[in-house]
Amino acid sequence: MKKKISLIGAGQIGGTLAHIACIKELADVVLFDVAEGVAKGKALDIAQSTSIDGYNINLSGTNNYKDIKDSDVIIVTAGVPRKPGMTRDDLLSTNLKIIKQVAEGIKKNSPNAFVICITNPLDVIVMALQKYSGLPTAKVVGMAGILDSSRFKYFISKELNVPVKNINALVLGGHGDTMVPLLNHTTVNGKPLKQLVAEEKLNLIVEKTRKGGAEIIKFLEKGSAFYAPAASGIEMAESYIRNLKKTLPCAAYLNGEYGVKNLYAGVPVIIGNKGAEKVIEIDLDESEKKNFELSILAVKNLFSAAIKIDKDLAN
Ligand code: A3D
Repeated sequence: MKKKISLIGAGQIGGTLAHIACIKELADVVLFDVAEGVAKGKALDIAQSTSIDGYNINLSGTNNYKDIKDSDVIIVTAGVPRKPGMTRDDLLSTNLKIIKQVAEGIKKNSPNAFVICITNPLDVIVMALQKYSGLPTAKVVGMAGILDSSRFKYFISKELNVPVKNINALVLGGHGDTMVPLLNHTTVNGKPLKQLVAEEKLNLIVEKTRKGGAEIIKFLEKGSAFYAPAASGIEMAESYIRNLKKTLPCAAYLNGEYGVKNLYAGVPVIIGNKGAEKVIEIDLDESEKKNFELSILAVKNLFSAAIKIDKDLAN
């Protein structure tokens, strides 16, 4: 049986997700957007590339939630992106309202799907999506850690002139300025990163990783990053659909792991055909632990702000 991916939001990331899903022949794709023409136009454009590339994928565009019925995976990018000078947190009230509508559409039409949220501010929006939809926490996750880790690896590879594939690195915590690149768990060709790069340079790489999204927004002037975010979302979708059981850094629901309860934050998670199957706890050293706690505090504070905006979230 062919799988089905529905993409809620057919903007920059949504369109790119559809294209990569098609190239990987991952599933049939439904693009949903309130701007119906955008969803229909992008679906048609990508569909017209399938005969050139020989992909056996059906694509359609819609603004009717009934069309996402029985999706295996739903990836949510509905919302507004940052403009130059904005933080992710500035998007909270606008995107919270949008996510409430999206959650209702998912709950009503495809409650068994594995849902990946990309809309910012990520950790709070994914938590809101889970609460509003009432889907099991294992079936609702957020994409951020794969992207942040990929940016971190890219900057290390440029500094040391080594292929990104030879770098093993993780970024945990919330997807914001307090994200935590794990310096003591990073290796290059098996060697600890700290033995290869001086502390001052390392601090710059951490800062560049944290500001990786903002740097792109400044260049683009309109909109934010979309190629790498889409590639990251697809890696999660593929691990679920093909039951690859990859351990991926994702925003997952924490129920005591890492000493955190009832909150979403970036941690390594096994993604298989049951969804977020297991949170992997790695030993953090003192400084990593301190930074992780700071990051968790930032997520908690923003979630409190979200509750003030919509009291329903408190339940
Ligand atoms: P954009 O190209 O503006 O696409 C968003 C789409 O959402 C637009 O086509 C809108 O029409 C659509 N939309 C708005 N309201 C609704 C609604 N109620 N229902 C359905 N669709 C709606 O943005 P984008 O694709 O560049 O970014 C999408 C989101 O991802 C933004 O919130 C970004 O901040 C976020 N983002 C997250 C990351 C992470 O790593 C977590 C990275 C990059 C962007």
